[in-house]
Amino acid sequence: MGTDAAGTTATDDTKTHHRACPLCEACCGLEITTKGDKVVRIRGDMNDPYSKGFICPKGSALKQLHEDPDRLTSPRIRTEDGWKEATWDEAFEEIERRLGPIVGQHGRQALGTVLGNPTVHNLGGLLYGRSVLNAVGSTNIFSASTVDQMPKHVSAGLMWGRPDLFPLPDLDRTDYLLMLGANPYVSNGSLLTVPDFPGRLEALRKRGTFVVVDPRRTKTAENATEHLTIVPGTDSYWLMALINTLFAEGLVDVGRLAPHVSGVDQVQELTAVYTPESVADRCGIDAATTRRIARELAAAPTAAVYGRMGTHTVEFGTITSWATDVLNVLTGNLDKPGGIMFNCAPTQNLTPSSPGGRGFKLGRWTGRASGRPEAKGELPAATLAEEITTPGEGAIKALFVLACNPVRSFPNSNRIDQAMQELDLLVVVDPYVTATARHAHVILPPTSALERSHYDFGFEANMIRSFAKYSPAIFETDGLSEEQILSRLALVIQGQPIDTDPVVVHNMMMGQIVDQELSRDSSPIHGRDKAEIFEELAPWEWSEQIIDFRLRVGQHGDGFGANPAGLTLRKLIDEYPSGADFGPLVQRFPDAIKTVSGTVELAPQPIIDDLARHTAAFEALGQANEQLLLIGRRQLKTVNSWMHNLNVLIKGKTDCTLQVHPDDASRLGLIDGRSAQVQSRVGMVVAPVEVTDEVMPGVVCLPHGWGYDEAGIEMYTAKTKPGVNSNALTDDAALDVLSGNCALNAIPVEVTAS
Ligand SMILES: Nc1nc2c(c(=O)[nH]1)N[C@H]1C(S)=C(S)[C@@H](COP(=O)(O)OP(=O)(O)OC[C@H]3O[C@@H](n4cnc5c(=O)[nH]c(N)nc54)[C@H](O)[C@@H]3O)O[C@H]1N2
Ligand SMILES: Nc1nc2c(c(=O)[nH]1)N[C@H]1C(S)=C(S)[C@@H](COP(=O)(O)OP(=O)(O)OC[C@H]3O[C@@H](n4cnc5c(=O)[nH]c(N)nc54)[C@H](O)[C@@H]3O)O[C@H]1N2
Ligand code: SF4
Ligand SMILES: [Mo]
Repeated sequence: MGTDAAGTTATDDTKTHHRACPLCEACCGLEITTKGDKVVRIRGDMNDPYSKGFICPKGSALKQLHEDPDRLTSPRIRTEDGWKEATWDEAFEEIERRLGPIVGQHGRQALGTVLGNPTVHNLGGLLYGRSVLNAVGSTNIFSASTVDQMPKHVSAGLMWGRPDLFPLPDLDRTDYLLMLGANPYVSNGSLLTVPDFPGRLEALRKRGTFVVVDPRRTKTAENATEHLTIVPGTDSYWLMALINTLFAEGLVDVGRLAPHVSGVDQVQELTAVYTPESVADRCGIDAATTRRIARELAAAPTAAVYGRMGTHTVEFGTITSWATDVLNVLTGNLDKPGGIMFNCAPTQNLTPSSPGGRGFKLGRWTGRASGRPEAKGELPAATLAEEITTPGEGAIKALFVLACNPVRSFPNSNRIDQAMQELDLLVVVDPYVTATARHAHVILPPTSALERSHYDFGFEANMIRSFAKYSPAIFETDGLSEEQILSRLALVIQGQPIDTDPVVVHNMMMGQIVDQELSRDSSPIHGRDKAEIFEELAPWEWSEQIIDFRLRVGQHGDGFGANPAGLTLRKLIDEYPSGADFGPLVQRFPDAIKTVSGTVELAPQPIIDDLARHTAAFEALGQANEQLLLIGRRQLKTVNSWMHNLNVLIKGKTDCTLQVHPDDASRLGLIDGRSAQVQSRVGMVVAPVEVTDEVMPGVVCLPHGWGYDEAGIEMYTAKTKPGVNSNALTDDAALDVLSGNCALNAIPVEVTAS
């Protein structure tokens, strides 16, 4: 028995490896046993100080994912006679061949990039996707962020000047959690990386209170202290009524941060019309309950209000996100242990600073087709199709899709499906021939998750502990890793010769990262010789070099000699194979506030402007909702538009059903197990009906990501239970104007028996 690199213990050819699961934001520690080139067992890593052995059914399915025969291992090229398996050189040559004339004729603005959710879960995508964006060089940048959390970026940007500084409920220490539009018993958390979210909620319920606001009685709602159903799309009104109550009852107490908060009086005016009585019928929550919740929030020693998907993917996503954090501020819970806090990850080393900065700007440019403003450098995903199909200068002719399946994940996806077929070049980086990839001219499949190393740069800032963990690759491969694919792709897009060594892309990026750090006054390596730093990084290559560098200049790092006992990648691997925990969240305000005023802005102008639209919608809504509203439903055993191809996960009862409340079912003549036709403004699907009082009356619920029956999709296990694509129904015209985020919930639909 011996120990080799990465804390891997070995008996003959049986080895135990420790790594983080890359499938969702929880980043659970896994213990993976292999024998030769086979995975023997995957279980939760009891020694991981953050996840403590927690695992969900997807984590152990990494074995089946790795072994899936439908997963591509070599590139595909479209020819006149159909698909051809190609070498990597052939694939990049084909991209070069098609791209040249497009750039020659239309310029770089005719190129576009789409980044999908798994980009954040794989280090290659996260670090080297940027080089593809830079090479493309157009403003046609789209990502899953505008079908997801862009409202949170925008409200954080407007309120504290930091669009990437997400407010985190201090889950392990809070006394009171008000959670809206999130279902962590299934999703395991979002914009909040907390492995074993359910276990932590159970602990909270024992010591305090946890209230769930959701139109559906989810597993999370079932386990809560209290569940309030709410009419989809109306959370903003209800949150405003809570704020209104705090003012009306003299319960506002900003606390420690009071000198650093502006706009309190304006908020009082802005919320004046939203009394608990005025919102009651529209939201479906009576005034007495609203007042009680406001009082409970104010009275709790510590409290946190947390809203996610269900509150962000609606037409007033940014206002909802803003109102959530206004409540956190007005109850004195912002940046307070047990309230809402911000992380300081091990790879960070904060520059001492005083509050104030450049702030956050929206709409620096607009989309060409319908003039939608950018947010955080991105155009709305909902405008992808129109940016391809609207003729004229700047129309997208070549699209690079990295780890994304817009034909299933973006709203009005049938329109995107059509638009994809108009492209002169579609390059998809994906391990599967998905609904999107089937339209590609070239598919570039990355290596499997077990064949690459990992570090969660994408989620460390969302953790409620300061935590470092390195995951070594488990298997060797002759496939191309994502970092190599994206670097080669960047070079081809730049117009570099096909045989250029992709390491130049890495070296250039590394040079910039090091330069930036050397010039930072408070850096432990400030003023040092660059060559000397590179020499110390020489044992590592590619992503590992970046990880080592960031750990060493980070707050616990060895500072390249300044603090010899400090952290390095080598030390993390040798001494902390299951991860290193550096403690709970710490207070970061007021220093971290980077608005122009240097204060937390409770009434930023763009929000005030959008509140006019909000009030108009509130009045138009009238006293009650007549129309059936469609909401989504995440499922434990699948991830968005993939993972349906693994029999271990989809076997048993098919869950792609339209949930309908018994009252609505009898009114509409719908029968459990039979089909219903669901019609929205943009599309129609036929789905099996599940009559259940899990959903509130007036609401129907369909999961997303399904729909494998169409020709060309090569996921043959998924095809045995194809399900229907809910994004045939979601409306690309229903947008949160401020953030460009689409509405995926509260979609008006008509349902008839079929
Ligand atoms: N109706 C409705 N639509 C939704 C949602 C909803 O709740 N309701 N949720 C939205 C949300 S929150 C999100 S984030 C988006 C997600 O939507 P997408 O961004 O499309 O992400 P996924 O469907 O998770 O995966 C996209 C593709 O990545 C591929 N992939 C997996 N691992 C890797 C990898 O390591 N490298 C590469 N290159 N590819 C990989 C998968 O095979 C899959 O085809 O969907 C959104 N769409
Ligand atoms: N198993 C699994 N885990 C996942 C994913 C997955 O696909 N599968 N996807 C990952 C991704 S990309 C993300 S972004 C996260 C998302 O994780 P969460 O934010 O927890 O999102 P959901 O599970 O979609 O839960 C959203 C909840 O909002 C409710 N809802 C819908 N409309 C409204 C509304 O108007 N108001 C209120 N208050 N509630 C509403 C829905 O009923 C649902 O229960 O999950 C991640 N984890
Ligand atoms: S909860 Fe998420 S990170 Fe944890 S094992 Fe499941 S899929 Fe992996
Ligand atoms: Mo997401």
